[in-house]
Amino acid sequence: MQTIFDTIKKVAIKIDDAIKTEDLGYSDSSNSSGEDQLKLDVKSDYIIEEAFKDVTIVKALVSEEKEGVLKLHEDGKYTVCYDPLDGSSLADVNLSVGSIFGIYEGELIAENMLASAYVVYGPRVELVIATKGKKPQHYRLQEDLFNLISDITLDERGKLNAPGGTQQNWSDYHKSFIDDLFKEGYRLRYSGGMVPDLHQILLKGGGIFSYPGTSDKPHGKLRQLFEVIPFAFIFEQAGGQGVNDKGVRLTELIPEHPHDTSPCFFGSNYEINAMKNAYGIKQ
Ligand code: AHM
Ligand code: MG
Repeated sequence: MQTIFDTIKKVAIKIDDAIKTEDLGYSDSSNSSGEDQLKLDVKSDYIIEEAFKDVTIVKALVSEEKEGVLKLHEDGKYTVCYDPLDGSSLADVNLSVGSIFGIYEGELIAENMLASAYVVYGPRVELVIATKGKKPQHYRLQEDLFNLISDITLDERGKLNAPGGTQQNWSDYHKSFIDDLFKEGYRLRYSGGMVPDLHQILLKGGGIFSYPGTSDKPHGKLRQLFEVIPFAFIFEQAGGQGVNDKGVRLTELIPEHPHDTSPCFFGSNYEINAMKNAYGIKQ
């Protein structure tokens, strides 16, 4: 497993360099979700694929930017599911973006996730790694080395509210839930990149990030295998929660297809319990 984390560190440095130096325009292809791919999406995906080709414990790769499963090493134990450059359309306006990784053993279902990690490319490059039974660990890139800064622990309640999805298409109960949080004094913190938005909530002690089912996207936008489940794993290890709109833990999801999406809510306990009340979920 350490080899996988070391590979993530290596690719993070290369992707950071690509973000800083390469063409930010669109490629002429689209991904499995029908979204136009930026040249940077394709390049980041390539960097990750090339790096994991040498890691024999990796059986297969599943990427947001590829249609199916890419088989690598027959005798490998783990499948790495990843979003090579989440929020990539924010790079041209110089906002933070990220890479997300979920490491699974066996069938690609949430309960088989053994570890997850994400990288934030911002004013600094930071990495968070979570493994079972331990607090997530927060690293910062300093002179080509990722140095450990601290463990991450969420407070029972935070102050930040990051509400995703097109507001016009929210349900009435979701709208009231978000309004009620603002009435309680929560402050809006939403960049449009889930990696920096969730990173902020994790490091500032808590709050809530939501990407609900909406009238135009009833199953939400964010993909289970390489966005939703990896972050739910990190939030739970940090002492918070990640649930869907039925209150089911996202770490129990069973995707039917690699690109399946799910409504998702990540936060500290107070806000997630408030969401369950607002959605009429028994606790
Ligand atoms: P991407 O993987 O195509 O970049 O999409 C994921 C991003 C998330 O980072 C963010 O939370 C969400 O899309 C915002 O989407 P939208 O602005 O379409 O609501
Ligand atoms: Mg993404």
